Amino acid sequence: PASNAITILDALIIGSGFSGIYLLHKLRDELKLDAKIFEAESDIGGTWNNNRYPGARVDCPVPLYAYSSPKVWESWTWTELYPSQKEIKAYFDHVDGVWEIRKDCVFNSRVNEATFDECVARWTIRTTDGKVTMAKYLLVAVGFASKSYLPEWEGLDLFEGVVYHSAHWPKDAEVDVKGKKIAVIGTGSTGVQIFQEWAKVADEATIFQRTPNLCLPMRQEKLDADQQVKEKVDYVDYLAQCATTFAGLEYQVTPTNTFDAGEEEREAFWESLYQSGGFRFWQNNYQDFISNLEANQAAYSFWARKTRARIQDPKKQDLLAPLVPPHPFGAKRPSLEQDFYEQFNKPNVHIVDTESNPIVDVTPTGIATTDGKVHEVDIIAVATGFDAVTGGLLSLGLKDVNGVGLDERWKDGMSTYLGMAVSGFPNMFLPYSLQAPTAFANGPTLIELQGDWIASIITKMEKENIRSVTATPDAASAWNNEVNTIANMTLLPLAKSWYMGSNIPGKPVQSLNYVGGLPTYRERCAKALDEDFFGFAKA
Ligand code: NA7
Repeated sequence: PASNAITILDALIIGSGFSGIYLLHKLRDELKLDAKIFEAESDIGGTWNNNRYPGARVDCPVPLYAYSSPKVWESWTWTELYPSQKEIKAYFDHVDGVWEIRKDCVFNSRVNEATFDECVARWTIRTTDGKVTMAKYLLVAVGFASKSYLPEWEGLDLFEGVVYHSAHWPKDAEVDVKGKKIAVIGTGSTGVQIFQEWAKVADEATIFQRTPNLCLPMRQEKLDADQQVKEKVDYVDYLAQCATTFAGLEYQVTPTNTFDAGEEEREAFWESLYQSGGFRFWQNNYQDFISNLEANQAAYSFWARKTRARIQDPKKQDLLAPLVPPHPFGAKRPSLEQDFYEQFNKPNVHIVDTESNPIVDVTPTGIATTDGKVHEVDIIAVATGFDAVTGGLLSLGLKDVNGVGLDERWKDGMSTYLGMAVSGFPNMFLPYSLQAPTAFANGPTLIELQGDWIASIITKMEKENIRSVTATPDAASAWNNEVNTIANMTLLPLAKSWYMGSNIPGKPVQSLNYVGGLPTYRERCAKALDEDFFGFAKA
């Protein structure tokens, strides 16, 4: 075809991470639609293709952190309970082998404008290479971590050593830190993971911490292939059962309150959660843990005691696990660690407190802080996170039916219906995005719930010859209220974090997640299907 020819599709999916791949499989293989993925990068995997920094791994366990389709899991085994980025990347190759994903992906294809023409009820999508595509359905599957965040520090480009942002780690870059002085800036899950690796090898290792991360023990396990093969007999039931829980994990929030239990019972319970590892201390804790400050602080004190006991230097104890909570536990995402805290017991491992002495800029030889010091280093990993959840979505040039950009529409606050539809944007669906349980659920569980729902709504539209559906402003406003009301019942607004958009200067502060849990969310989504497109206007 001529280079200016318009490609016509039924459905265009943006992004080839967990959600984009699932949607391609559903829409193409089950609904028999002509569907394609546009992927800005050169391969599938989304977050797991982009985040290849040292130590990168998932902190939800397998086989939950995977597709539930037997066709995919019956021919795959994992080597670790919490697999590394490399293993997850290999898993995507396997998924491609089963579902033939790559053949319908257009790589290095970055969307920069999409408009909906009501006369023909089609989206027109433009990419930076000048190509034009028309599609009835637009599925924006860019995940919550596709736009990185780098604070405005001067001098990064003049740094004479090696410096990478965690989200832009060069492919196959083996950074050898042996004999080097390294710095990691940031203590989110990324910073913790990089530091945990590098502090074992580097000559001198320094973490630049503004806020301590209330890390929980991962309790990593090696997995045996034969054992997994035996366990697969129960996978269908096991995965279905986990999908009914609040977060799509193996356990539920404990349905009693903290102070209903006596001190001894409480301590024993917390000890068991802490010892079992993973997110249990966060997601399996007493039900008032995330809503009652006093209960939360009691749990925090337990955590601080456990953590401080692992750190020898009292000054480091006070920075990494202070006696006074820096924020309510779980109101900011805790990370999983293996031996992060033990690293600080070595004389060559240091912390710089950037809360007291913020970073001013980067010099050719190191990192300058407001106390006048320049911390001389050879290698810097910048782990300052993302303009999470909405950053990627807002960089696509999406326009509503009146030609108004989504960024303009949302400049004072964001609003969706069910976290999947936006009023004024017909036939556009957003899996794994804002105002859904995104950060509070096992990713693949939510992605399958939403992917199935999107496939059902499209099936219904096709069957009933409906040209377009748009979320009504009333439905969006009601959903917005529900999202915010639930978030305000929790301690979430008390922490400065990407959950609330407050990690990015100038970003509207509001809950970016629906924190009502998967079961209620599933009910709300079902209502829209069961009650004749409840919340949508049809055309
Ligand atoms: P996060 O969790 O947003 O962490 C970013 C870190 O960078 C965090 O510790 C920030 O400190 C720190 N940061 C950001 N800006 C600055 C400045 N200006 N000075 C000093 N420190 C700064 O990102 P991650 O990549 O670790 O993880 C993102 C999610 O991906 C994670 O939650 C998982 O769900 C997967 P702060 O805490 O704001 O004080």
